[in-house]
Amino acid sequence: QRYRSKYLTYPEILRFLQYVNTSSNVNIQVGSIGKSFEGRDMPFIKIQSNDSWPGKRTIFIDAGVHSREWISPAMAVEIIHRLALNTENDRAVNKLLEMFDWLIVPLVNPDGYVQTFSKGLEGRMWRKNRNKRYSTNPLCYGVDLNRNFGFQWNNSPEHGGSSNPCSGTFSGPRSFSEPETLNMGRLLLSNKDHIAGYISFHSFGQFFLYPWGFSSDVNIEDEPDLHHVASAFVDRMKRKDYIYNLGGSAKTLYPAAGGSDDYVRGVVGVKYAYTVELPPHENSRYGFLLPEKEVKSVVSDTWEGLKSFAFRLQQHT
Ligand code: 0X9
Ligand code: ZN
Repeated sequence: QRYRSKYLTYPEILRFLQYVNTSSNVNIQVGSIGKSFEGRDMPFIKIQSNDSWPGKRTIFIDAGVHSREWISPAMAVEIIHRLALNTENDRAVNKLLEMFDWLIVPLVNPDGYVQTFSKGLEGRMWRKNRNKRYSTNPLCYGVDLNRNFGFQWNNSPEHGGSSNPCSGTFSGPRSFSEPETLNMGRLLLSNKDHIAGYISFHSFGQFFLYPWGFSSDVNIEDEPDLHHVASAFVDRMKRKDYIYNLGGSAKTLYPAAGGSDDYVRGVVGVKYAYTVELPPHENSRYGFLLPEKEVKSVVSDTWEGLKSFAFRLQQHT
């Protein structure tokens, strides 16, 4: 309970995962997918029904790619709590675990996240990782991890990344230059044959986005299918008074190459790959600074949308 209504620190997230590991009635595997630039573990959790089997289809979820988007790891914590502990006695949970294994990386950018809990200019609003190799100026540390994945990296006239280390969207010297993206890429590839759906949680704006992000000139195959599965979430959220914008990433938001969603679709080969921009709404004055008192309602409302998404995905894969 205490884990779900506030923004957790990095150590609190690790403690939460250990707690889940020892208290869950279902099959749990907790571990690290590797180390961040500063040497922190990047935790993962796999949640499976007790009668699961190797190679069962998986929903892969990640969060916390951009460190200032605090509602994103909070959403991952909610999902883990719901699936592994089910303290609300949600009758859908058994079905969700029957349908899919769930592989969740709740904090892709632990170094940046720790940074956002520090004071000063480069504190709360830090977005990138904390790589110090590309600049000696602390204001210019870090690579935008969502510009660093290896698909169409830096490869369009409007790729939405920067080659300037001081930029918030610095894409790095080459794709997968960063330990965090490399660890994610490896994990994704090693699960490639059974990932049925992928969602990367970000904030803010209330967008449900599918590829391609790298260019607005390239249409995606199967767009109607991607749209249809996502609309299960969007329609459900509308009934809860959250208006989401659904569409191709580059056209609906802006072009940006090197994102995790494009990599999952383009290289890992997962058809249903998405990025979700959680609340607040794009017109909200809060932006990334969603007040802590909103956390509980936002994540539990969004859980309803995620359930609808999973059931719809099951019908279409
Ligand atoms: O710019 C981003 O990386 C994401 N928006 S955010 O405000 N959270 O930074 C959108 C990424 C969408 N996906 C791709 N462009 N591939
Ligand atoms: Zn983001």
